[in-house]
Amino acid sequence: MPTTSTRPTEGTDADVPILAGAVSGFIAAGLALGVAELLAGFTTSVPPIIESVGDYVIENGWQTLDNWSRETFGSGQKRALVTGITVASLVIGAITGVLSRSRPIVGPVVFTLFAVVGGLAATQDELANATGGWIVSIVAGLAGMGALALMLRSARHITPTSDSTSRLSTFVSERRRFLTTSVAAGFTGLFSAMVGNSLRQQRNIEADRAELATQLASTDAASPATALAPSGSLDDVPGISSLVTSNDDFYRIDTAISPPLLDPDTWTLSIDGMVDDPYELSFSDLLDMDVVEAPVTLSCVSNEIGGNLVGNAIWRGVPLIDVLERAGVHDDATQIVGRSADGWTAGFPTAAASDGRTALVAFAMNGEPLPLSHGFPARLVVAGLYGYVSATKWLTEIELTTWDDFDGFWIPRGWAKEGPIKTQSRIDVPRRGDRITPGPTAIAGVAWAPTRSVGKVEVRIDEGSWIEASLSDELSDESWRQWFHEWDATPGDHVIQVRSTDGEGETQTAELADPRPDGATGWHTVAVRVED
Ligand SMILES: Nc1nc2c(c(=O)[nH]1)N[C@H]1C(S)=C(S)[C@@H](COP(=O)(O)O)O[C@H]1N2
Ligand SMILES: [Mo]
Repeated sequence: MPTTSTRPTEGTDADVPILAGAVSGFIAAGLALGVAELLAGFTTSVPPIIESVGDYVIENGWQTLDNWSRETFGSGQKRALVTGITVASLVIGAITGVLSRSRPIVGPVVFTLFAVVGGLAATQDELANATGGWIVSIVAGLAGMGALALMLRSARHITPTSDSTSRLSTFVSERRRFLTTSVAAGFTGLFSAMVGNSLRQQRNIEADRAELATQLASTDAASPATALAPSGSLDDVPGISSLVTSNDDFYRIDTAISPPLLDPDTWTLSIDGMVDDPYELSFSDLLDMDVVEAPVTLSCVSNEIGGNLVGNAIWRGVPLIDVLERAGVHDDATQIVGRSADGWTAGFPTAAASDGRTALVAFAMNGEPLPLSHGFPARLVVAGLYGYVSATKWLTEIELTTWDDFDGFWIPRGWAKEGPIKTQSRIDVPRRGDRITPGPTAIAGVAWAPTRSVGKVEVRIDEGSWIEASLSDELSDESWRQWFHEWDATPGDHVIQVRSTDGEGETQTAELADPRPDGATGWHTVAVRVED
């Protein structure tokens, strides 16, 4: 750095202005807490230091404070205590920073104490792993100590000692240095705390999910669909998509950077807009309603021909119509809008809730509580509509409005307002580039036309005549079907194509269309080479 030459002779921490000292200590303490939170976020056995300290305060004798705070803060007691301890730590940090200017030993002493208090608190916490607690506390204490030393050092020259221009420029660059160091340390602390916190919250929600899973398993609401799934499938064909897509394999599409973390105990769903009696449902209210289960194929409008943004799951939930009827929907309400905890929206015609198709406020997928990434604790599933107009995940509000009064998230972004799923078929095997030897070869895949059912799937080789493929059982007219054709492969280059015809006799069009604005069309085509 060229500024070295203009930097004044080494100062000491005693030259640090009092405010800069306080800021340094404040940020260093924040960084220590943030690091502790981050490290605790990565393990199940180490709660964040502050919580251990809080638990210690609550449990061990500090009865006066405990009783006082219990009365003052009620059930928010622990949160208030955690906030209090955080604020106290930051204030102690600031004082430490100020004192460190004249007595350099204060910083190390205070941060060592910080580590000791954290470690001891973890030792007292029956749920915590003591060794882990000590390691986290010590690392956090060291981080705070180091950050304080660094920031004080960077603040040594921020007071101009003479008014010469070189002094002034030094002053400016030194101030910048202090600023940069503080901001960097501050953000590291904040970011660590946020990441740690969200990791922990995610674990809490996963714990809620696990609890719900046992509950679902025991209530075992009539689940004929689950029992139906494996029989009559073509799951044995190597490489074919399974008749029911597992939760892990189910495609995920959303605008969320990370899934909203919703606690089912506090989650509510409000039904409002053009209704007689707007109301709110809690999660347990929802579970108490009449529950149904149905296999429904969901597809993303962005799915390319042959793409894998489509899946078939068995959804369990409460019929949307039941949820709506309790509110009394106005006759002139023509659109149902689902709103997600993260603000995302999708809207579809009110008729879809009552025309006989499956339309659910769903809370389980293939017998499990919805995975976080698929909308836990509840989402909409409407058969026959692309996800972008219907399948709101992390559902928190259902609003009744008119068709013209509201556009869902993707509509102003160039996608069609109506989103019926188009009839499609896909070749799963063979894949482009697969090594194929002459002789009997499985050509297989899936076809879907939800709500219209799949009537027929045909395959052709090298633009020959169409051959009807054999089909798996039909789980429902809203579910995809697997198809299979045994091909006697001959050496050379070949082109395989598939098309399906829905239950109403309509064959999918060959005409190629892009996904935008209302879904891709065309026949999936795979080129293969057969060689000895
Ligand atoms: N909250 C929310 N819900 C959403 C979306 C979203 O971005 N946010 N995307 C939708 C789209 S475009 C699709 S295709 C489906 C996908 O559902 P999945 O991720 O469970 O497969 O969710 C829909 N629900
Ligand atoms: Mo989508």
